[in-house]
Amino acid sequence: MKVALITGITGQDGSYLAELLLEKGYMVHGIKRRASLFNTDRIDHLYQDPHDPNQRLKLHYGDLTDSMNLTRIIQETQPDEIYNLGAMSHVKVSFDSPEYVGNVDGLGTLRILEAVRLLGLEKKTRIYQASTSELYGGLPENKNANGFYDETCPFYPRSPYGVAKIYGFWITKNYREAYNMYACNGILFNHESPRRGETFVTRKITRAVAKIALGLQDKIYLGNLDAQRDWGHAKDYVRMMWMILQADKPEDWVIATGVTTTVRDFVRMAFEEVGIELEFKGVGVDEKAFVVACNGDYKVEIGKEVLSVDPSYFRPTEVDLLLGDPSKAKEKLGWVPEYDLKALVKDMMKGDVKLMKRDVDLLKAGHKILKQVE
Ligand code: NDP
Ligand code: GDR
Repeated sequence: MKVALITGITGQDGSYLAELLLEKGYMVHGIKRRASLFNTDRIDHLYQDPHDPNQRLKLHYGDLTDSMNLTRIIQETQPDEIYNLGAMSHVKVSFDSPEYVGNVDGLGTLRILEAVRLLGLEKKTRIYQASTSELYGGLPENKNANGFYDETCPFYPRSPYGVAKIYGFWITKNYREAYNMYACNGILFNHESPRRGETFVTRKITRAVAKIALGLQDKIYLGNLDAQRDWGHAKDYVRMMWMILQADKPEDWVIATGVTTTVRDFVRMAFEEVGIELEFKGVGVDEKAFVVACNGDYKVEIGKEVLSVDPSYFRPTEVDLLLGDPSKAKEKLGWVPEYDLKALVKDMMKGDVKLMKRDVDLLKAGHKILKQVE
């Protein structure tokens, strides 16, 4: 039985990857942080009784800032594959905790690589590093001749998160070259799902749209509506993480859809899923969106203002546009994504409408709903 170790197993990607590896017959070990409340919501459906001798998912307490803990877990589990997905992954928040992010997202990667090397596992253990399109920083002059970012384009990170992840990228490449280790970077563009963290823009939008449609919230406040992202579905992207570690030789890979969309258009598409049409008026911080038609099951007053810009969500330095070229992964690894943007928005809206309908039922039953507006 192959053995995998996943850091960040409680996150969006970690949960889908654990599902995939269990389906493939792996023994899966995951590192979770100790928290004062349960933090395993995304993997609870996979987790069996820890006393069951046949269980193939085992969780270990740990942290990417703790070398001794990581070394011990790697020694005990002797993994064939390590997926280093653990990170403080919010770009805006990285401006508030830059040192911590450098430690976790940058040095954390080194700790994993060095533990594998010191334990003499460099010929056995393959390592996947969760690199990111944030490395490119969205600089137009750094795109390739066709207007995309690919594996040959230079990096110019625009946040403490991006800068920490660039250390993770290069240290992974360096260990591959210096010690002949099987270590790869997946340069993944944005990927989303119904399990996406609630403060990333797509999930913030789908949650708010579901609430607005059901009368639980009046409007949504967002930052930069002009930002453009190449959004795919996390399920498609974790499949690529696994495929990357099955390739004959270790390389770095861009995973993207090759389509870019503004935040504004993502908002439009999410509202369309509940039959609501919007009109955007004004520019910059004065931009707002109003309901102009309601064609579905949800009745929101025509003319109602449902979106405003709040500059507190602007970033000190912004990545304006990301657009990836996944040709190498498609050609060499045979990757075929199942979801396009419309299918992604549909899946996310379905999940959030279901979730918010539960809130409506709770309200009807006299329970209080906590205010959860980011
Ligand atoms: P999430 O934020 O959903 O999950 C991050 C995971 O890392 C969580 O399990 C979190 O634990 C864990 N974590 C945070 N800090 C530490 C720490 N100090 N020690 C150990 N674990 C820690 O991220 P995603 O699943 O979306 O992303 C997975 C990885 O891919 C991340 O490295 C991210 O930077 C990268 N990435 C993501 C992209 C995307 O669009 N989703 C695109 C490109 C790269 P807890 O649950 O306790 O908070
Ligand atoms: P990003 O994702 O920074 O690309 O990083 P996020 O969804 O946070 O932002 C995308 C774009 O939307 C704009 N935006 C807002 N963003 C948030 N979070 N909240 C808002 O209210 C809002 N309004 C507009 C942002 O300015 C930005 O331009 C994600 C993370 O998953 C990283 O870990 C990963 O590496 C990259 O994707 C690829």
